[in-house]
Parts: sequence; structure tokens; C-alpha cells
Amino acid sequence: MEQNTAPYREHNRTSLTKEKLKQGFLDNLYFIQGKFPTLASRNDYYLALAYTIRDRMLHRWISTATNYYESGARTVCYLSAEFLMGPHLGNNLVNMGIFGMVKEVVEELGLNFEELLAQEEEPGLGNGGLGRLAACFIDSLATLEIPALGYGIRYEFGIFEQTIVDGWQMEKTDKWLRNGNPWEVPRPEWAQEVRLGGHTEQYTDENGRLRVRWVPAKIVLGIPYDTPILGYRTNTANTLRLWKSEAPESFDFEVFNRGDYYGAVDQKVTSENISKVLYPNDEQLSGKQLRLEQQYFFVSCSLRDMLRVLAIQNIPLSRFHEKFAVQLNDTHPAIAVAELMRLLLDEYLVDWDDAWEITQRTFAYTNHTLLPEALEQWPLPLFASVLPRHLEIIFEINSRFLDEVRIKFLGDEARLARLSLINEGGERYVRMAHLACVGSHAINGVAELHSELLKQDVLKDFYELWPEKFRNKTNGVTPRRWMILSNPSLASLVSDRIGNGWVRDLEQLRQLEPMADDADFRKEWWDVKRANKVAFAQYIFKRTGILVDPESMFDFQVKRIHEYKRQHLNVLHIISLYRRLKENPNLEVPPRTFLFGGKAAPGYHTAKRMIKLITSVGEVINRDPDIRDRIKVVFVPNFNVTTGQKIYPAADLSEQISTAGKEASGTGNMKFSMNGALTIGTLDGANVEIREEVGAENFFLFGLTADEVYALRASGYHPYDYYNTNPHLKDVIDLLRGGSFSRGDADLFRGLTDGLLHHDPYLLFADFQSYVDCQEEVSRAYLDRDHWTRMSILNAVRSGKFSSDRSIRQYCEDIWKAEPVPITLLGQNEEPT
Ligand code: F58
Repeated sequence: MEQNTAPYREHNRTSLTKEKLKQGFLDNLYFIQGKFPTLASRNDYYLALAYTIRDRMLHRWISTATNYYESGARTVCYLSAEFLMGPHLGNNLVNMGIFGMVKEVVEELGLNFEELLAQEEEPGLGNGGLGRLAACFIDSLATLEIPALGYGIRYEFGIFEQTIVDGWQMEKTDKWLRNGNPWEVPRPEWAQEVRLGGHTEQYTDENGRLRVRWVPAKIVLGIPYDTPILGYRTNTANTLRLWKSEAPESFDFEVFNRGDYYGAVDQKVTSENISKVLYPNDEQLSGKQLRLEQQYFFVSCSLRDMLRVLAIQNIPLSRFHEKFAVQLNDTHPAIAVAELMRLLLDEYLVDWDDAWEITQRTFAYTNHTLLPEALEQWPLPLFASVLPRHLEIIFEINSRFLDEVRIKFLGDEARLARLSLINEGGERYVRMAHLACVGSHAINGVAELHSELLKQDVLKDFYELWPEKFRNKTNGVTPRRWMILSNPSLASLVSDRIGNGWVRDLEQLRQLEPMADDADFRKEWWDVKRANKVAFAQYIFKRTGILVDPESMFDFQVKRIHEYKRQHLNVLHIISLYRRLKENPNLEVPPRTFLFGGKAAPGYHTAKRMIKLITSVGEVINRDPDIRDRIKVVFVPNFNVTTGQKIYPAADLSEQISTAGKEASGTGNMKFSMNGALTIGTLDGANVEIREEVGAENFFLFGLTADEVYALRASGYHPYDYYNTNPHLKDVIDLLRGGSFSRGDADLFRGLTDGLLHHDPYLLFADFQSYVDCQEEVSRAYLDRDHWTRMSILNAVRSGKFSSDRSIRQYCEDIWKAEPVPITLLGQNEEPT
């Protein structure tokens, strides 16, 4: 068919004049929602607005796909089991540069714009940092005009919603799709079949070659749902392609004809289960069959989708790795190594050596954790029952790989056992990190320290084998969502002084450094922070009924609840400060509000008790008439992208207090710093680089270094000694043990305190005094408002390195070898008719 797209440009549904936007909005309310303003609900209005914006994204999306098709450009495929996107509407308005105009349009229609934005249920398809990183990365890929697809799973239930009942976390399922999702377009015509289970058979092909056939026990369909991802003020609209599982047929007719109606429906139900729910674990592996099925499901669909694209572009299979750069976001998609091999060997009949070369040149692997318990391993029997053919291929990869190791390290049997893809100690497991390392040409950590520690510890043997594969790619976050959208007043203060080039080139913020010495600018800066705090105080009151003083220092620790992140160290300091204030009411400390937020994995009992600890300490302190105007403790429920957008702009202090050597990078630390919060932190993850960038004098450092942690453990760590020799620490622990924060119930926190006294695996006691001293320094610094504001400004304007644009540029240059493809809009040169 003749392509003439010019008429679409000035169409009611695409034009960007205010009148046409209004017309489009009312049309969508009528024709899509089937409503008239008198009967429309808030959700109807939200959907009508969302469709009005989506209509205006389609031309870029279609143009982008056409440009990519015609250029045949190299494409980055980011494979991730999680994409923690956050709400789309506001972000799309920012990236299209029409936020202000649309706000006016909505208000002229007599509607509340903020309310409509708040109506969107965020797609919470991720647990924490890893999933959110994937979201920032696809934003940057589009902004940098890199041909890219994000591939993942369209979970029906995302990360659970957290409520707090009697101080404890309660989980509610996240039904994010219940009101419809206007941003996605299903593409059933590109569905893929995925096999599972069964067995393998050998057969001889027509050339007399022995081959293997996989006879699966079941087949499920993967249906792609596409969401456009806009670049910031570019024509690029890339795609996030999430797979939903379905049964190939609604009914198994053979079973149905036998009269077993329920049995026939059963297959449909089990097929749909695969993409039903996101596993809510963070930093903890869960050896569940369904999780392996999820991983294989989305990986297989995605690779087959790439093969489909290769075929329609007429690119020979031998050039697969030239067309696609596939990034494995942790080991969750690592089965892709075996699946691409299987597809090439069994379905396309490629020789092993050629298939292996294509595979290795295609994949690169990012590691996100140093915690040994988080490294994925699958028990062999489970693996064999789900993916029998892949297990055979993995054995073959392993046998060839170990031969290579034998040559390089002659006679080193221990090394072979350590490197093997199969863990043979006791129960046998497939080690997914090893599969990822062997099958990739590049391996990277997510902060400098983390990448170093990978080489020294977790992946040491691989480093010694292939030092050239190892890289560092320090994480970053997108300033579009985390500054412009969430902190518009700060963004306009900045743009008023230096224009808006910084939004695409965050290093430009440094032009503002001299302004830290300008008293007027400092006042404006402080006023912006103060207004954000007032807004957040109102939000807290609405959500928790707790009144907090916006004059007080807002001290935040928001992140998943985990022992290594040490929320309980923060609590020990709060108790210590509380005690000192009770003893000496004249103590000169600024009023402080300690705020926490984060979810605990539902099965992680210690983490859940840490939440109860925070809320219990809060209950006592917030009720104490002597103290409650000086310090407050608040647990902000249901920390997610939406609440994060309110939190970072309102923060004075950012708590990044993990045990050194445990946090791979952290990305919340970057969001806080960008928004002018100061950090109190250990030399862990990206804190090290944040401190380097903002200057040691603008960062509150405490605690042992990773080397010291290692040495202390090696020499024998005895937490009890710290308790016995530090009376201050002893008082704090004894208050907890005596039941002062649990209405006399001495048992409530016994597990926690005993755990610390006898094991303390994350060295809270070793770092306690250093932390308390450092907090005193923080308090003193806050009393000098001018100086504090100076430091706040310098933190923000020196955070340019932590834009995900910088991370993505480095991935493109060093790993993906991907180049920008600027998009020409279709019909650009044609006259509208
Ligand atoms: C996080 N990992 C790291 N894992 O902890 C954090 O330091 C880093 O900044 C971030 O990745 C991005 O690189 C993380 O969030 C998970 O949530 C996994 C989800 C699936 C199960 C295992 C943990």
C-alpha cells in the first residue's frame, strides 16, 4: 500500500495545539471511554488524557520503527526480568516537552491535573534497584537515539502493595491492570511458542548426522505487549516489549471431548500462571520451578523475536551478533546463553563452533550483587525437568569450557571445581552466573568498588581466566524522571540560570558551582527545598496521621529492607539520641525527622521485624511530650516510584549506611544527591564515587572500609566485646532488650538483639560509634543553614556523573558498539493534505 503519512501530522489526534488537544481529549472520552463529562469518573478522565497523549506519541513510534527497519541498524536488546517503570503519563509529557501546555488544557477543562496524574497505577514490575535501573536505562537509550528494545515479563501482579497494620508490614496484591493500561499495545501477530518439560531424543538427519530433538511436555504462547518509550525531546520512541503467557488454545479438545471440561481449562490456567506474578524477593534466590519457567519463557520469546526480525530484514543468521547486542541484566535471563545455542544447533542446524561464536559475541552480562546467597543456582533435577535439552547443552558447554581451563591451569583440579558450571558439592546445581560469564564477551559490575570486588572475590577465577572480559559501568539514573518530573521547582531554578542543556548533559550543572557563594541563590535554593518539605509533610499527615515539622531536618532511609542495608543501625542511633535528649534536655541538636520507607520480602522474617522495630521506636518517641517536638520517626508506607518522586526532592539527609563491600552500587543515593540532599554513608558501592564527585568536605563519611571489614572478619569478630566496652551501645541494646520500645514485651526484639550480640554478620556494632559520631557532625552542620545550603547546592551540581545517559554512553562505546540513529519523522518532507 502507498505510504502517505502526511495527513496524520495535523490530525485532531496528533496535533499539539491546545484546541486540538482539547478536542482529542473529549473525543477519547466519548469514543474510547464511552462517557460524557457528566457521568465520567476520574479514571475515565485519566484514560481519556492518557490516550490523547498516546495518540501523539504514535507518529514517532511508527516513524522510529520504520527508520530502524530501513537502516538495519545494530540494536541493543536489554533483557531484564524486571522493569520498574513508574507512572508513564507525566514522564511522557516531560519528554515531549508539553507538560505545561497539557496542564493548562486540563485546567481549562475544569479538571485537576495533579489528580489525573495521581490516578495512574504505577507498573511496579520490579523489586528495587535492579528493575528501576532497567527503566532508567531504556529512558536514556531513547534519549540518546540508540535503537533499543527492552524485553521482559508482563506480570499481571507487580510488586505487592505494602500497608502497615499495628506496626507490621501487610501485603496486598498489586492489581495494576484492573483499570486498563492505555500505554500498551498487544501484538498477538508476533506471538511466540515456548516449550517446557518433556524429554529429548536422538535422530539421524537426511545427511546421516546425529541430531537431538526436544519433545516438550507442554507449549505455552507468549504474547508481546509493546509500550512506547520516548526520548527526551527527540523523535525517538523505542519499545518496551513485555511477554504475557497464554495457553495455545483455550481448550484442550482431546480432553474436552472426553468430557473433562475442568481438565481442559486446567491447561489454560497453568499456562497463564507463568506471567502471573513477580517474585517479591530481593537479594535472595528462590529455587522455585515457576521462576525458572518465567525466566526461560521471556528469554525464549525474546530470542525468537530477534530471529523473526533478522528474517524480515533478510540478514543472514551468521550475522546475528552484528545485528543484536544483548545485555543480560543479572543472571535472571542467563538461560539465554543455552537457548540461543539450542535454537542455532537444533532449529537452524548451525555447527557447534559457529553457534558458540555467535552466542559469545551476542551476550554481555551485568552483575548486581556481591551477596553469595543471591547468586542463582538451580538444582539439577528441577532444571532437567523444565529444560532437559538445555541441561544437555550446558553440560557440553561446560565440558568444552573445562578443557580450556585445564590447558591454561594445568593440574589445578580445585580451580576446575570452582569454575565449573555445575556445583558438585553435595546436591548438584547449575550456576547461572557461571553460565553468564562463559557465554558473554563482557562482564561488568555497577560501581567501581563493586567491579573491583567482583575481580577479587565473587568472580575471581573468571577474572584470572579472562581479565579482558571485565569492565566497570557505574550506574546512573535519569534526570528526566528524578529531577524535572519530580522536582519541577528545582529544575526551573536551575534552568533560569543556565538554560536547559543540563537535562541531556547533566555535567552542565557544574556551571552553577559559583552560585553556591551567592546568598540570594542560596535563599532560593533553601526555599525550594522548604516548599518540597511542606508538601511532603502534608502527604505524611494524610497517609499516617503524623504531624511533622518542615523546619526539622528530613533524614531519609528509603530502600528495600535488608540486614546488609542496616536500617537497624539507623534505629540504634535514633535510640541513642533519644536517650541523650532525655538525659540532657539542653543538648543542642536541630530538630530532626527520621523517615524510613521500603518493602520487606514477604518471607524474610528478620526484615519484617526490622519494620516493626522502626514503627515501635517511632510510637514511643512520637508520643513522648519531652521529645516529640525535637525528633520524630516516621515509616512511610508503600515506598515505590510514585512515593520516591515525592521523597527525593524533600530530603535534607540521605542514609547510605550499608556494610562496606555489600551494596553493589545503590541508585537512590544518586537521586538524593541530585536533589540536594547530603549523604551520610560508608565507603560502599557508588557512595565512593559520589564522595569523589561532590568533595569529601560535602559528604559525611563513617565506618569501616571494605578491606577493614574483610580483615576484621578474618581476625575474628566478637560483637559482644563492643557491647561490653561501649557503655553507650550497651545502654541502647539494653533498652531494647528490656522492652522499652515494645510495651514491656522483652521478647519482641530478642531475636534481633541476640542476633547482633552473638553474630552481627553486618557489623553494626563495629560501626556503631563511628556512625553516632558522624551523626553528631551532621547535626552540627545543619545548625549552620548557610553552610548546609552551600553543601546541598554542591551536591546537586556535582552529580552530573550519575546521569544514566553517561552510563549508557559507556555501555554503547565499550560493550554494545551501538551508534545513534536519529529519527526522521514520516511525512516530514511531504505537505499535509
Ligand atoms: C541492586 N540489586 C543492588 N536486585 O542491590 C544495588 O546495589 C544496585 O544499585 C542495583 O541492583 C542496580 O544495579 C537488586 O535490586 C534485585 O532486586 C533482585 C531481584 C530478583 C531477585 C534477586 C534480587
